Amino acid sequence: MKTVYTCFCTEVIHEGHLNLIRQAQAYGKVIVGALSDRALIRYNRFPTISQEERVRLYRSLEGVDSVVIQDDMCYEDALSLIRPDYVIHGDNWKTGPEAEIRAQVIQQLAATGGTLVEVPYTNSEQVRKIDRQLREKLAMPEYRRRRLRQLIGMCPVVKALEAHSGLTGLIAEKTIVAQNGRLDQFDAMWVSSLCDSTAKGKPDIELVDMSSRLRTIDDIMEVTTKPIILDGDTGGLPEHFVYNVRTLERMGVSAVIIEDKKGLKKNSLFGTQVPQTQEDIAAFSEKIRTGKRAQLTDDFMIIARIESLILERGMDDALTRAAAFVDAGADGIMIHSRKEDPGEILEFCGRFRAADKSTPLVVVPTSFHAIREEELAAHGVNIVIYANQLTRSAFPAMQRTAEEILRCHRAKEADERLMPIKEIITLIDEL
Ligand code: SPV
Ligand code: MG
Repeated sequence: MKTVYTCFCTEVIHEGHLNLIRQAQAYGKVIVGALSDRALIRYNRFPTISQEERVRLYRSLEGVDSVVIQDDMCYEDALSLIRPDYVIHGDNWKTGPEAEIRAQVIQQLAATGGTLVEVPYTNSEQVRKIDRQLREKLAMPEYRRRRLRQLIGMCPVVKALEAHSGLTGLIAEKTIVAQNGRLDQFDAMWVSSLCDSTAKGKPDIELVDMSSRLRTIDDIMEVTTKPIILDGDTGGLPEHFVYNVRTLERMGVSAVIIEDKKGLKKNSLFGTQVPQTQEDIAAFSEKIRTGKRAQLTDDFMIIARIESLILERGMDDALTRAAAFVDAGADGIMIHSRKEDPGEILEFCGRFRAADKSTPLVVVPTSFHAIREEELAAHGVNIVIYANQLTRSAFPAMQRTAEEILRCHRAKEADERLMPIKEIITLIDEL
């Protein structure tokens, strides 16, 4: 008997899936690939039920002969192993990022004598509603909040992109790159104090108050589902920090990172060019302890950011602080540097990991931007934050457009390199 292979990434079965199975049965014995958790998160289908539950769900469907785990969005390994006579898929993958995967499937089937069968995608009101519901579930605070810890457990490295508005949030949420038969995307968002302040035309000195920062977070949350890491600056007074921890937790923010500075905070990339004072270890440890006591869920993370390398206080000081802050209850350590050479970051990670195998490590490779994520991960880094690149790309582009309109006394010249309105509105979801 011939075999037919199809791959599912859903956790709710709707008429579209049932139709696909019915059609597949006409070709032979139906094998369903259940996309693994690891593979699902590379395609923004973050699971809210376990891999085992999904397998059980698919197995229970009439017409399904067997279920296997497919551990990659790319079908290569699954097809090599199963060597099906047919692969069946909805025709919706002909365009968009999945087209790359489709092309790879066609190529592989050609080599093994298999055939691709494509059925019209079921685009009914019910299917659209289920898709929307699945997405909305992920936007709920309880799901979003815990997603960062889940990702740290699942990914070799969690990649966060800066967001400071609904629009930049959408870019972090939706940007997908297909490359070598694989899809990639960001895992989380970083609400940077620098970019949030810059978007408001203000300096990064804790001038933009928490109410305004929360408003930015809410704008982002309204249109996205990915977890949010807040740049909490110094965390402010401990007496205020406890209230903010509660608020962030309730909203569904996954983590706040607070830095060990006191007095007037300036941006770290100024380093020692401006006066900045590091908080002493005992006082900062107490702030962490106070924050952890206020926290109500096990999901939320308070991450301590160490500024010793920024302020040239030395590696030993950075390591002493890291150990003390973990002792005080910090759920992670962020180590920052403004050197182009990643040497001091890698030395810190190596020495920190020698003593502490499990506390998550966070880095922000703005100055040391040449190092790749996998090398950082090999040194024990868990979260890489791209902290300001969206703002730094948008600002000069907007400035250039403004200058061009002034120079030409019309918009035609600038318009030629602008995104068409039609395209920009496709970014925005309509209910
Ligand atoms: C931010 O993005 O606001 C940060 C990172 O705190 S840095 O600008 O490098 O200090
Ligand atoms: Mg900041």
